[in-house]
Amino acid sequence: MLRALLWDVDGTLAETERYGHLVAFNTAFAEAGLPYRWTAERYGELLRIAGGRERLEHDLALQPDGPKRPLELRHLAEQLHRAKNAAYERIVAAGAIPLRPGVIELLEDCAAAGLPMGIVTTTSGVNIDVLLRTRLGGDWRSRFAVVVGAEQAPLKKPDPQAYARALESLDLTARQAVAIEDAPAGVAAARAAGVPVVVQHSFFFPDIDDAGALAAGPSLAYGAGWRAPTDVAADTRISLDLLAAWHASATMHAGN
Ligand code: XBP
Repeated sequence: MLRALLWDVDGTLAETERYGHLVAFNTAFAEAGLPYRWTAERYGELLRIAGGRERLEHDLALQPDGPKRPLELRHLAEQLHRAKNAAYERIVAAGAIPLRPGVIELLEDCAAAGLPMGIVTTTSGVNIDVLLRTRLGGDWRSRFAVVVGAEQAPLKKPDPQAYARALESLDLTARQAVAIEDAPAGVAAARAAGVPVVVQHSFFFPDIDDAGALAAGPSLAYGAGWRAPTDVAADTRISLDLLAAWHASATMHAGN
């Protein structure tokens, strides 16, 4: 039986990478008087590196005029990451980034059914907080039984640590939960932890290899384009009932 729904944040709850983090990284470069700017295309490649500070460090190390000494590189990445997070907070708090279609309905399905939910992300706590506070209100934490971010799970996805922490805190086995993810690293993290994963494609990851996923499709708002263990009508949203049916079919075939 499905006992918990575990949500990734960036790209899954909202298109934060395209309209929040990318814009904020470029703001941080400009504020620091640096000439670097990331295009959407380049940022799509850089998303291979989980973690905003790690992403900065990776790219700064490739810049011909970037810092050469490891400590300098680390300090500049930390400074830019702080500025990026401040810029991200301003963008999100101003209301520029809505939840993706179908998300609020699924959150409400879970609340109505009393199904525990978790946040499982490699993003910093401040970024989780500003998004969910802005979209769900100041008491957003009360909706989630567990919140795991960068501070709780320093080993970033694709490492399964964030999922392992969430399951431990919920006192569940991996197969009692379902994860919703959009990026290859997130899918790999959930799968490495043994959690069945539903892939919702996103701006930067419109067509990832989702062969091992429980189901995959373009949007929680409608059934068109989904590959899933049960038929989904094109105009039906992805509800908790559907997720529970998919989960039941997968665990039945796995002999659980
Ligand atoms: C998203 C990330 C994060 C964000 C930026 O991971 O990799 O690094 O891009 O956030 P997930 P920070 O898919 O697990 O949400 O700057 O806070 O790292």
